[in-house]
Amino acid sequence: MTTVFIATSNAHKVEEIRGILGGPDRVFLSQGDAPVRLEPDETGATFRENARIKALTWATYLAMEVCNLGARWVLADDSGLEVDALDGAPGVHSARFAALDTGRRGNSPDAENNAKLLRLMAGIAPARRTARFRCALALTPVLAGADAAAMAAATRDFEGVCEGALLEHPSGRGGFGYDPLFVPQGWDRPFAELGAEVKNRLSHRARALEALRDAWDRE
Ligand code: ITT
Repeated sequence: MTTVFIATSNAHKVEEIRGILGGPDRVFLSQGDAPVRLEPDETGATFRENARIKALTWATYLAMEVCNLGARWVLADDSGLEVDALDGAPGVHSARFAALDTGRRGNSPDAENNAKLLRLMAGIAPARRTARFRCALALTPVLAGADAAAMAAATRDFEGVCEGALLEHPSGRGGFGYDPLFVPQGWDRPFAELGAEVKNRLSHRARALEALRDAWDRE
């Protein structure tokens, strides 16, 4: 039995990761199982850097004997949307896209992020509404008593991309974030309408987790 601590404050990510990676020999813990709230500063310029910041913050905490919850691995996800017509924005700022204008701290509500995106995309023709979701995963072993440098050296990175295009109006109630606007390539409806089963086969997160699972299977 392997225990994996999912280092995210986003309950939707936890649900998707459990759904995709779950199996009889894996137990998942997440922030609600820990007695503290850690809020890593996502100061990285890339998804990969931010995923590593989150994974290492939690792995360093769990590596202390009194804090360990039986977790062997920490898994962190940093992800977001890259829109071609906006030169790759919102990118690493996806969760706080609306707040960039107001200076407010923390993530913005999904509806505000979506409204800002639609405003910036107003008048852009369907053929130029291409975008992609990107997911970077950092997998860090919890090494008892080790420092952050040792665990950084042992961290593995995985990435997944899902190409698609943006609608002109939100549609659907499933998923989270930009799902009501994002239509994956080869489909004619957004993730929010396609449902969890389809999303968990096609998504950026599914692809990154597939790469992780392949690496585990090869061990
Ligand atoms: P943690 O940092 O605690 O993991 P977070 O939600 O702040 O949670 P990120 O910093 O990685 O996570 O930001 C991810 C944002 O990108 C998320 O809030 C959505 O706006 C968007 N996003 C990522 N994956 C998505 C998905 O599968 N569907 C829709 N939007 C997604």
